[in-house]
Amino acid sequence: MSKRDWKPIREFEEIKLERWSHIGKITINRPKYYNAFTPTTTTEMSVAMDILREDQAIYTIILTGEGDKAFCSGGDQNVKGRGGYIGKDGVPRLNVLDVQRKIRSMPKPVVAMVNGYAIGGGHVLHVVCDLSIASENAIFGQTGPKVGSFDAGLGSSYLASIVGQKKAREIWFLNKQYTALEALEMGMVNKVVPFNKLEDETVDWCLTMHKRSPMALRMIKLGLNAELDGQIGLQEFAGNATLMYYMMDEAQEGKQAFLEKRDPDFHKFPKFP
Ligand code: 2NE
Repeated sequence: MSKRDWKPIREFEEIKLERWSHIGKITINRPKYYNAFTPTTTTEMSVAMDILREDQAIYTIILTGEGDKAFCSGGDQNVKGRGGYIGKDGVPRLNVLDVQRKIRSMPKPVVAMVNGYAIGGGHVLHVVCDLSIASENAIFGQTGPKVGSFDAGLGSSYLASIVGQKKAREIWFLNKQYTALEALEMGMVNKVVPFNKLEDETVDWCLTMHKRSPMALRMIKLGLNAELDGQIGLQEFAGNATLMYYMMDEAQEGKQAFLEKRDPDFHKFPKFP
């Protein structure tokens, strides 16, 4: 039971999207299935991420699961078919990858509030979040090779950058389950707290980040991503450098000169060493 008066932003079928004090919260709302996701869940999560990205009054984002059993248990095995997870339109999809990308390129911090099992594709979701706060009952692991699946993308490579190559191979090859404390030892989560303190702690971390410079946090996130994301990481980082350049008089001068049909005078601006 939350102590905070989270206000709904929009109604969805399989997720909740709420806000409180400049925090946007996405809750996977399928507790009967341990918050396993269907194509509907992941489509809704993508829409929610877009809403929170665009909303200037949202400074940080929490991703969690409903209840005290599971953060997310990965793809819903009831709808797994040939070619992917089958949506209501009968089309197979793996659109959780879109959600992973939206978390990674979100220019605001995304915090996983891990309230129970983070398993399979659900484990990958917490891995791609910027920070993970876990309750003591949280359990972590990958099951892909046991259930006929794998995530050889961020779910493996980014995981390896966090826990190291040997541990990542152990997690994926053996499909063991790990306690919250083991996850903490591996550097896979930032903090472990009792279940009844989970939201307080996560909100606390968010409110601390709200006191920091949003542009500084944004550039640090993108820089940390760029190191691992090759040309796409560079593209994202460069896009943000362009944003900052557009805020400078030097960039305004170029546009103004074009509109006034004169040569730009770029040399009136400082050239810092
Ligand atoms: C999560 C886990 C370990 C929990 O075990 P336990 O024993 O505590 O609970 P139980 O009874 O297994 O699960 C409780 C209820 O949740 C449903 C179960 O069917 C069960 O329902 P009822 O029998 O009570 O009706 N449930 C749990 N996980 C579900 C799921 N993924 N899909 C549908 N229903 C689910 C244990 O439940 C478990 O191992 N779950 C399966 C985890 C899994 O293998 N997930 C898919 C991995 S692949 C993936 O996610 C993926 C990927 O690899 C690549 C790309 C995209 C996705």
